[in-house]
Amino acid sequence: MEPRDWYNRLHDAGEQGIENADPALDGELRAMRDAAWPVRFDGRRWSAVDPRRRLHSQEIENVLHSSWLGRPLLCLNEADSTNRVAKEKVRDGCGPGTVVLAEVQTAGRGRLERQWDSPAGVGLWFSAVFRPPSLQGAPPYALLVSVGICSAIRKVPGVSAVLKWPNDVLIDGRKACGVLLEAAPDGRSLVAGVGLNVGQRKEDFPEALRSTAISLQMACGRPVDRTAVFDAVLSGIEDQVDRAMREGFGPVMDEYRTLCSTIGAWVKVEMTGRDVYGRAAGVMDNGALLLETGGNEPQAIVAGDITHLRHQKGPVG
Ligand code: BT5
Repeated sequence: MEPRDWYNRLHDAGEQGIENADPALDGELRAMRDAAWPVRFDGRRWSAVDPRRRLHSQEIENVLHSSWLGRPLLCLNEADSTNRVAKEKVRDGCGPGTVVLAEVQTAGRGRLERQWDSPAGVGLWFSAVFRPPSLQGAPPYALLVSVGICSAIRKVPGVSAVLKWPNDVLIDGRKACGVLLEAAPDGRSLVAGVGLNVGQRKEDFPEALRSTAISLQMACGRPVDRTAVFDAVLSGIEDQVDRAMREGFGPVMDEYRTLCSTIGAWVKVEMTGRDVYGRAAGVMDNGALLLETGGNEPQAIVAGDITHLRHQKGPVG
């Protein structure tokens, strides 16, 4: 039977689930759980779980593989913005590795105070506290977090995620995840806020986002377990931070460049007051985008919003 058939069978079996699965079936169900199907084993029986049911801190802690990220984990029913709560926790003395996760955000934010749609039951809205050795080298942290997320979700079958500069995760050209990096009030910590769409159907997004946003469920055409994805994403981010601490940002940025769909694309960069068109030639180790605009030297863009263009446009060539 296919995973989908097993899932339907578990679903139909309700709370009874499947007891005493033979080793072959047990192996198949474990593989499904590893691929983030919403299935659980309680030591005796396998059952399907509702992918929209509330996230539980104990359940998450039972499966968490990370060694320092998400320790401690603060799992809230509701927050205005997990970035705001995390910054407050830093002010109250919480250490690096602390993660604040909320089932729903009432005032989720993107960059430049834009809104982030964060309803209950369908997403992972969380903020992680980091304390880099120095804030001087901090800018690539948002890129590092996006590499960790992108590589983690690419392991879910059917999810062909890529990065869009600076730190969006796209699937099929649509945004699945955004990262908001902010300095914390202690002057030495960073708060990285992550919004990852997991369980939305197209009609769950507000009208304005329907053609630009996507969820993991939409990408792979089946329910996805938020707890499993959260575990994978935290480990993915932790791996990248550990690697950067051991080897510097170089190797992480090499991985960034292999995942980044912006490199080689024709783009429009929205700068304050004017738009610049060009071809994205690369991303530097400090996170800046190199843009060929027709002049002699490529221009290094440190921050900005970009649009991938289908065709060359503007002043180049
Ligand atoms: C981002 O900003 O992409 C960063 C988003 C960070 C959200 C997390 S959630 C946890 C933490 N707490 C917070 O308050 N924030 C962080 P930006 O690049 O500015 O993109 C914002 C734009 O993305 C909006 O203007 C919308 O067009 C679009 N958008 C809003 N909600 C979306 C969603 N759920 N999925 C896809 N696109 C969305």
